[in-house]
Amino acid sequence: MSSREYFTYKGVSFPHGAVTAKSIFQMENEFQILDDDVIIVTYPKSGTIWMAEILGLIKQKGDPTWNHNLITWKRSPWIESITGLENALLNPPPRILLSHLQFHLFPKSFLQTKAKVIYILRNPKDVLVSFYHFSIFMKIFPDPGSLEEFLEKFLSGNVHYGSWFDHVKGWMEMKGSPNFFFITYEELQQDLRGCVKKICHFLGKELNSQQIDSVVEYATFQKMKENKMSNFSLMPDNIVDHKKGRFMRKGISGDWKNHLTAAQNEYFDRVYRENMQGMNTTFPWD
Ligand code: PPS
Repeated sequence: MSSREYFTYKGVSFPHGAVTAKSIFQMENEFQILDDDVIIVTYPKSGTIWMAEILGLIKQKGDPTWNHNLITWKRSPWIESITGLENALLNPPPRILLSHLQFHLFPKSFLQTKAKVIYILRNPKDVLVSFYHFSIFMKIFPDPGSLEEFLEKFLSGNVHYGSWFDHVKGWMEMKGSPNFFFITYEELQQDLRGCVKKICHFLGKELNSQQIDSVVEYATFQKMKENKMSNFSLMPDNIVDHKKGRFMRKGISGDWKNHLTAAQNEYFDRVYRENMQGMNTTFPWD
């Protein structure tokens, strides 16, 4: 099998090279989540690294030194990746961890702890567009083909981490639980300061007004784009093709309007409605 094809684990697709069946199994069954862990959980391309930057800044009370001196995947290990376990064990508690796993594959130990999950959602049409460009940039991902072809794969869940719908529906079952906080990329875009205050409240962190200003300043798209510890410019050449794109691409909401045709948009809406019926949460894009 080509290294640029997906393998599946319990029905979910993963690319070779970043995660293995063993690394996922270890997370699912053996990894010990700790009570004071904060875990960022997302479907890919929903604002994961943005939240990692925000949480790093909150942890340091607005001081950007940590974020500017340590690579993002060491500050906030991607737990199910090949190096995730090692990086997670290197971090003293309280840890910031991140995961893209669907709820049914998430570490079983989580449910016995008081660990907190921050789940970020983004308009799936923008996820699709961001994911498409990212798949061109990532050498280890299968060739996404045309946007039309990728749209089909995305809507049927034949992409990295499987179906967006399954991911969201699985995790939103946690809604209402005191250690689960969900927020959207669109809310972060609209009112970053307000969101930072809400996140601090959820984490039980008290930052003064100046410290919050600093979190907001260093978590802007422009500042993160300049931070080589967060902008993926240090990602090795065997993983990404730096000539074909960049991680900090546009950082906007609604870019799908520049990419989807009217017919593709209608098709997307139809599949979205079919899959999301019965969900009792309204999102900014509904
Ligand atoms: S990944 O690879 O799954 O971890 O990607 P993820 O971090 O979830 O999402 C990447 C997209 O988030 C955008 N981004 C931001 N937008 C606004 N402000 C800030 N500070 C920010 N940081 C990252 C990033 O540009 C990707 O979106 P697109 O639409 O591709 O630009």
